[in-house]
Amino acid sequence: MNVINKSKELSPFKFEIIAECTRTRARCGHFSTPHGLVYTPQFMPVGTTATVKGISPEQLSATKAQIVLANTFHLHLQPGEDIVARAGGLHHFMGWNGPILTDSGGFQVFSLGNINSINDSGVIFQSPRDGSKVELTPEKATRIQMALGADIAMAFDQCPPPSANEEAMRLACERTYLWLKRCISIHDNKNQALFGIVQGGCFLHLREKCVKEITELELHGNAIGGVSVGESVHEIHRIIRQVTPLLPKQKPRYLMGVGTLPEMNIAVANGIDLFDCVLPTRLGRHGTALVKGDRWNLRNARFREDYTILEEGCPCPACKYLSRAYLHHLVRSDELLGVTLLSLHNLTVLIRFTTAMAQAIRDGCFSEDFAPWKNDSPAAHTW
Ligand code: PRF
Ligand code: ZN
Repeated sequence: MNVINKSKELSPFKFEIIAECTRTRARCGHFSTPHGLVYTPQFMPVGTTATVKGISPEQLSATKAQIVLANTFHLHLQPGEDIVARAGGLHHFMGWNGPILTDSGGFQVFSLGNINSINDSGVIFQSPRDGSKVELTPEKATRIQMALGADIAMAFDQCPPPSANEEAMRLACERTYLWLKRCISIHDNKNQALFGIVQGGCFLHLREKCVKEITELELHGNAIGGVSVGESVHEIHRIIRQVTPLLPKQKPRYLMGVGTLPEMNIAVANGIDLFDCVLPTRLGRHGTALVKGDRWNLRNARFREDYTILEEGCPCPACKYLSRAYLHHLVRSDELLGVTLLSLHNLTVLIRFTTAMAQAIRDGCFSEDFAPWKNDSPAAHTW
């Protein structure tokens, strides 16, 4: 018997494509993890510090969320991975028994940390918590993620700002590849998948090179990083269209930090399977609801005496029986419940949207202008 194939068979991670769109590159399927299946395309709520802000695990289940994202950077600083490990791992610690993905900290260091030094060895930065010096290296980020025990770990990458010139971007790509190989060399948890991350900014030839290098390493899945970090919407679309089809078809593809409806639509049409974004919960904290592709600020006086349901047909707790006038009142009174209800609504919208795309792919009515809430949409039955 072939031992290598045998161990592959026993891997808890398997990506199966169930249906493919005939007009676009979209596909739907599922990815198996030790904590259950993730149906794709799928939106993953962000639970940075082992909590989706303002939402309990029970409430999160009610949004139909299948997988939650947490952050190596934040959990290392507080409470520390040892505390989480002694609690029995992240699933036990946060009371979420479904799949979890941890981001490596690569992105957060560059966006939140006050960086002291960065070189091939890793990054030294000042903690935004207490100003102390902290070092993250690919080895350390991988060890922390193994201690946290998520189902999917991300490679430690360097994500330069879009203003970086070609040479700086090339060096970041080289470093990201070097770091990826070091992540792989110490990652030894068979119950945790490791995904690689493609960088390269707006430079297609760097993205192409990055894809080639990562693909050869045969990881469980591949991610596109360095998108939606300040570049124009036009550039975001171009990168999605050009880079996604280059990634191996038979592995899950994850577009990091993207979660607006039009971008998810284009990304799925080009073959992306997974998304995460702080947008739905951040908008919720600012009193904004996603409704039929628009953003409504519930603070607005037009809702003061609007006793209708926020969005008819939405299965979230806010839309079950509460009026826009009540939500307006909660937001105006700075009540915590307003944040919770709007965050639940927004998460429900994004998860419903990815689920509706999957259904439309199966039904043969998916397109690049997918708007199932419109009555005349061929995919209206999926909403
Ligand atoms: N790298 C990592 N996490 C990320 C990003 C990245 O480039 C992004 C960029 N959109 C979001 N989250 N590790
Ligand atoms: Zn709702």
